[in-house]
Amino acid sequence: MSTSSAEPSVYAYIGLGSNMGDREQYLRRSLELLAERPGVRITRQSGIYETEPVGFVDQDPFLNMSAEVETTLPPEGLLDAMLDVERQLGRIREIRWGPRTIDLDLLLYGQAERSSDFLQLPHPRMLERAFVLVPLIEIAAARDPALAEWLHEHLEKLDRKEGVCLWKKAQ
Ligand code: PH2
Ligand code: MG
Ligand code: MG
Repeated sequence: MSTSSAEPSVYAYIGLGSNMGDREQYLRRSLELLAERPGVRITRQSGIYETEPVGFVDQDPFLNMSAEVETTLPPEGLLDAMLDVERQLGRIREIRWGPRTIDLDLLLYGQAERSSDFLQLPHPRMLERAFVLVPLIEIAAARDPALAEWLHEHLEKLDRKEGVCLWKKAQ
């Protein structure tokens, strides 16, 4: 626990994805590294789902999951910490939507809304992607049933479900 009880904290949701190397290890290690940052505590993790690549389709299948974070960092600070972790794990940005060792996307930060070049909240494409919604609903349901219900309505509207298939149950 590295959040101080004196500072107000917010619950944020992160989408994680990997389709290179030891995919599960990249997911797990990224959460360990994020939890080492001051002001960040991982409070819930979804199961891990195997999913077909979306966007740039000629690449290996992904493992995707979602995590809930309790944080005293502002949204931009949390995103900075996430980008640092991506770099620590050797992420190189080559093809947009292409193969990656680890991708950490900030999906929701409390009720915050942002629309800068650096950060958009809620994440602009989260409602269109089953690989984001399925793991997110799994963990959001426990904290905020109304949020989970809203996410579920969007999931049901999607034609493509991206072959999202539970690969490992939440621990
Ligand atoms: N991430 C992308 C592009 N396509 N497809 C799947 N299945 N999972 C991802 O995490 C993913 C993707 C860009 O971030
Ligand atoms: Mg992404
Ligand atoms: Mg990303």
